[in-house]
Parts: sequence; structure tokens; C-alpha cells
Amino acid sequence: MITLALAGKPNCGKSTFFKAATMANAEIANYPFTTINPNFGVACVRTTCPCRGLDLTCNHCVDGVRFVAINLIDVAGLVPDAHKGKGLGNQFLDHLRQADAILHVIDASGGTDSEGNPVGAGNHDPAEDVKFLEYEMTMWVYGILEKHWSRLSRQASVKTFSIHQGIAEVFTGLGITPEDVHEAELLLKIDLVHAQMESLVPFCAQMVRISKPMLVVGNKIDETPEALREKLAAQKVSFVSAASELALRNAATAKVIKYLPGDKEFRVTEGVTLSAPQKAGLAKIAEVMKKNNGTGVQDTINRAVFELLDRIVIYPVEDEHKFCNKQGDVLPDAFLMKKGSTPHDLAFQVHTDIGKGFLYAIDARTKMRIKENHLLKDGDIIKIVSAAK
Ligand SMILES: Nc1nc2c(ncn2[C@@H]2O[C@H](COP(=O)(O)OP(=O)(O)OP(=O)(O)O)[C@@H](O)[C@H]2O)c(=O)[nH]1
Ligand SMILES: [Mg+2]
Repeated sequence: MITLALAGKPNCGKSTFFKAATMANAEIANYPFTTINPNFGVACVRTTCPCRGLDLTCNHCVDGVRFVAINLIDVAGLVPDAHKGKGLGNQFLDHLRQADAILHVIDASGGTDSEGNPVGAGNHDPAEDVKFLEYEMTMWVYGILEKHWSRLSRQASVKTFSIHQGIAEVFTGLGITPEDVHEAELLLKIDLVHAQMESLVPFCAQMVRISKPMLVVGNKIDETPEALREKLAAQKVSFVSAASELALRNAATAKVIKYLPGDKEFRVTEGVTLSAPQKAGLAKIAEVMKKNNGTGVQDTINRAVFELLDRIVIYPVEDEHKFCNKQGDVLPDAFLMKKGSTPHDLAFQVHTDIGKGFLYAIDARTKMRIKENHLLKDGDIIKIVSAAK
């Protein structure tokens, strides 16, 4: 399953985002380092279920809105120089290893200083925070490479030794391949065999970019001055109000409102009488949503999965006529596959044996056979025919 991690300075709202997206418990408070041990939960991407267009009844969506699970991790806050052990140190960077991509949460309202202390909206420039996490991670990677560099340089003098392989092995946990290392070397026009360690900071930055794509998430948009919003928009920040999303999800669970994560507006449930504070709270959220086209939480997760990680949703079925599995369950599964995946890749994702015994696939919509190397499209419903039972 895909894993996204929430990271950034303390007190910018990572746990609030986590709680809103997963509805799992997490401590939230207005001071730095509330979270020490990471929180793990399941969030979802939102997509359109194909059942509607095919006139099918399915039990896996809500009125045609389908949610597909991903893992979400909320890690402790990082302060500048965390890679040198400042704040809670760099052990927390280790928790980011397991993430496919990182949601770098910043306080867009400028109400949190660089150490994570609350300073009141507009009193810190959040644009300064945008590059912070990438820098800390780069220096963390640099520190790891440094430990291995004298050995790697020595080995590199032997012709049969591949420096690309050697560096990739140091970063196996980050999923870096020898090809990635080679590509970074070419891109940066450097010669790794003869490089001095001190000159390798840009190379480490490139390793971070390859292994941990990052989306900057500007939280607390409900308190963000317009000038700051414009400044951050120019840096492609994804705006959210995690607190608004959390309030909406709680209100929807209590059946006070009708709201699905990612909806652009909510509706008060018929027959429910709201108290004056509830009315005022919901009115404020409605205003934020109008300006921001929703709370932004679901859109941010979708952007990370579909744009940053290039995923598409594929629905494997066993009966291409009824679009169901052997038990008659319609569109039972939704897989998040990398763009460019083929039916054969899908077969392997269903089960290794199904992949090994792959014979051909059928597009359930057209009932046509498709080739093993055909590129799957978002929303495809596919039956795999395999020699494996
Ligand atoms: N106005 C506003 N406040 C928010 C929002 N999201 C979170 N907050 C507040 O920001 C403060 C910090 O929230 P947390 O979720 O604990 O922040 P964190 O990043 O997890 O903090 P650490 O665990 O200390 O690193 C709390 O007072 C939250 O209520 C938001 O969307 N808008
Ligand atoms: Mg926290």
C-alpha cells in the first residue's frame, strides 16, 4: 500500500491533518513537540467509482464516490539543524524512510516561528519554511554518505567496483537504485569517482528528490493573510485547513451534516437544530471552503498520490460480464498502480502466482482481449486470465 508521511516544523498542524484524514486518535495541542512517537493510520484517496457509469450496484462506494486506502504517518516535528541532532534530533527522519512521498506541512498563516512556537498569524514568513525540510533531509543523507565515503572512495579505485552500486547500497532503505545514482551524476555533471565529499551536497539533494517526492502543504488557511497566500501560491503550495476538515468529519460522524471528504461544501442534516456556537463554527468553515474550494485535505492527498506518485486506479474483476469476483461482489478491489503499468503488472499485484501464470487480460468494458504490454488507463476494469488457480 502507498505510504505518505506528514512532516515539518512542530505545531503547524500535522497531527490535526492526520486525525482529519484518518479519524484515528492523535494528540493535538498549541505547543511544539506534542507528537513524539509517530502516529500510523489509514487515509484514502477519493475517486469516481465506475459502477455509476455502468449502471451497477456496488457496495464499495458512497453514491458513486470511491475511497481507496493508503497509509498515513504523522511524525514528530523537526526544527532547523535537526540533522545535527537539534530539537528531538534526527531519529525522526528515520520514520520518513518508509514513506513513498512526503507531505511537508507548513503553517501558511505565519503564526509559528522556525522552532515551532506560536507567535500569532502574520508574524513569521512561511515562505522561509518551504525549502526547510528538503534541506534537512539533504543534510541527513549527506551525513549518512559521509560515514561511508572514505570506504567508497577507496573501493572506487578498483576498476571492477561500481560507485553507483556502492552508493545505492548505502541508501537501500530509501529505495535508491544504481540507475538513480547514475542519472543524478549525469544530471549534475559530476564525476562521483573523483568527487570530494564536500562537493556532494547537490548530489544528496538530488537523492532526496528522487526517493522522497514532496508536496508542500500550507495549513491554517482559515487564518492566512491574503498577501501570504499569494506569496505561497507562487511556490505551488497546496492549501488546507486541517482544523476545518476535522470539525466537518466529526460533525458528519455525529450526523449533524452531510459531508464526504473532498466535497466542496456540506449540508446540514434535515431536522437537526444547531446551537448558536455550532452555527457560527459551521458558517466560518463554509466561508473558508468557498474561498479555498473545499478544506483542501482530500485534494492534497489526491494530488500526492495521483500527481506526485503518478498513480492510476485499476479495478481487477474475475467475471468480466458482471464486473465482480467469484462471490458476486461487484468491483471488489481498487488498486493504485503506477502510470505505465501493464495487465501483467496488475496480475503480479493481485498475486505472485497469478503474475507467473499470466496468459492474457480482458478489458471488462469492451470484453476485448488486451495485450500483456498494453498500458492500463485510470478507471480500467480488468479480468486477468492466468494458468494459476
Ligand atoms: N487555525 C487553525 N489552526 C490549526 C489548524 N490545524 C491545526 N491547528 C492548530 O495548530 C496547533 C498545532 O496542531 P498540531 O496538529 O498539534 O500540530 P503538529 O504539527 O502535529 O505539532 P507537533 O506534534 O508539536 O509537531 C493546534 O492548536 C491546532 O488546533 C488549522 O487548519 N487552522
Ligand atoms: Mg503532532
